[in-house]
Amino acid sequence: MTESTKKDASQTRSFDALVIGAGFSGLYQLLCLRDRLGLSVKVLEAGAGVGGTWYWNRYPGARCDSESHSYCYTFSEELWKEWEWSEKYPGPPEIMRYLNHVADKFDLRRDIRFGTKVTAAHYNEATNRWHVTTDSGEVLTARFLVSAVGCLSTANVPDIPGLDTFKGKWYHTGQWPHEGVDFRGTRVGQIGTGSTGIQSAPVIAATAAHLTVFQRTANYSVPARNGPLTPAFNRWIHDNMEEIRTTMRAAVNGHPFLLSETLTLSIPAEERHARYEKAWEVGGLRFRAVFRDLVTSNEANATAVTFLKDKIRKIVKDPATAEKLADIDHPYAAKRPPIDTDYFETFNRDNVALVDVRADPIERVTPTGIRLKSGAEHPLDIIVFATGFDGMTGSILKMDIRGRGGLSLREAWKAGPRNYLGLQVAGFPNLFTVTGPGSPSVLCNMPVAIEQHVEWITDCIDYLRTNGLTQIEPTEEAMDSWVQEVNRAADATVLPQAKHSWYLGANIPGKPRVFMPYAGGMAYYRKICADVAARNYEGFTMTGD
Ligand code: NA7
Repeated sequence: MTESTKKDASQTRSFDALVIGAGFSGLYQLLCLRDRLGLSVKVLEAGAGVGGTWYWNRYPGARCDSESHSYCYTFSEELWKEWEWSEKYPGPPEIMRYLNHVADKFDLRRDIRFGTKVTAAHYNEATNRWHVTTDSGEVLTARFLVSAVGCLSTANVPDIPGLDTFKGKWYHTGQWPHEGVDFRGTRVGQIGTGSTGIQSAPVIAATAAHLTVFQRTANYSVPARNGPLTPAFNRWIHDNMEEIRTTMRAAVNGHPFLLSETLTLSIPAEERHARYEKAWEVGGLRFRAVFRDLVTSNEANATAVTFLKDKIRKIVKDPATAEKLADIDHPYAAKRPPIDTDYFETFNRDNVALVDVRADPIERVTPTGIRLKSGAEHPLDIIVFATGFDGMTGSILKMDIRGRGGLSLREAWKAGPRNYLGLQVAGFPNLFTVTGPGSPSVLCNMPVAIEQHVEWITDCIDYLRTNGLTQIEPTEEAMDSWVQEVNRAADATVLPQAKHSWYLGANIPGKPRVFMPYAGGMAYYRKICADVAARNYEGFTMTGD
């Protein structure tokens, strides 16, 4: 044995299960596997603390777009009752306080290794174990491997020539400095007008000397109507956990409200308009639930498009700017529908300008700012990239994951992700993905999707142990039929019509264009998963040692 292999052997640690990531998913997966099944578990987390996506996304204006009382765990009534949210839409500090509270309450931290990035995970067929390598070179092994790396955690910084020559400072919203950024007196350029850019622009504009928003694809937005929660509302939340949870589980998107039963075109135009107005006043993602068929019928959707574009034209005073903002090329909610606080109003400020970079693309970053193809120069001190993420697959594929016969996941997914129920991939036994591609995840209120996945994975591992089985993976046929189901569900909606959507991987050059999340609805998906389990994990192959 050489010195180096001796060192490797001495560093090897073995567990029943390894979990990658300590966000909402990883924390609950640890609790379930360790405290409910009694397994030895270690969570490996790149950040210095718990929180996952929220640990990194601390950009100005960052807020959750699910209502706070639904953006939390429901597995513990005690936890539910002792926690009190302060606002309708919590920001990162409050969500971080919540997740730290969860970690402390359930004594999770002792089984989390912080500051540890997983670089590779290789399946060893002889031992039926996963060998997981970290960035320090350490190797840990486990029978089960759960990827809880999140859907929106690999920042997409576009490859714009000249960025390395920029003399000012630049930041990506998803990797925001924890100490914050002082915009006072600075000229800021923000690239991107997705959910993030729509949240950050008003907050940056409030302190910067000047803000230029570089817009490639115009976007809808509905006012969030954020505000403090009243003591009476908080009491109602505490007293009605069961009712709220039942609603979230019955809802298509896992939110604490149901879709209206009314079909958009079944009522007269004035009544429809009045309903839209009311929904606009209520604000948030409830707007999308105002009619039953908004995301399944183009004709229905067109009425929301007209209403929302009219709102932009009414709010934004400069007609040319209003036209650019309202020049939206996709159906409403075909991209994740942003909710905002004063986004369109921000363009009425004297210190804010909108630049249409679809008409005049960014050519390069210069030492002093951004130059467009036309030659127009925008002098800047700070550039904010609100340019999104390599969504759904970015963080999984960053790791060198290899299954049976050394098959790499990157290779297996080179034409797009293929798996069964968004949970497992053939050739990668005992590897589970929480909220992976092919699951409702990003189309759903995340904690609701996460709890379902984690509980399903936990029950599955428990089933294996109870039945003397040690290995599970889906069949190729089950994967094929799931891929077909994911496509069928997407095609039944307007969602694939947004050509520049990260749901399709269209924001990452070279990424295969495949609609990744499962659009069949969380409630329906939950039933499918439960039925599969009830039929002794139909579609999976299971073996013992
Ligand atoms: P998104 O929704 O992917 O938005 C990214 C924005 O950045 C979008 O407007 C993009 O325009 C724009 N973008 C990306 N690359 C470029 C380049 N090279 N030039 C100009 N503009 C660019 O990310 P978010 O962070 O806002 O939101 C992600 C999710 O987080 C969101 O859906 C919620 O679930 C929470 P494009 O549309 O590609 O033309």
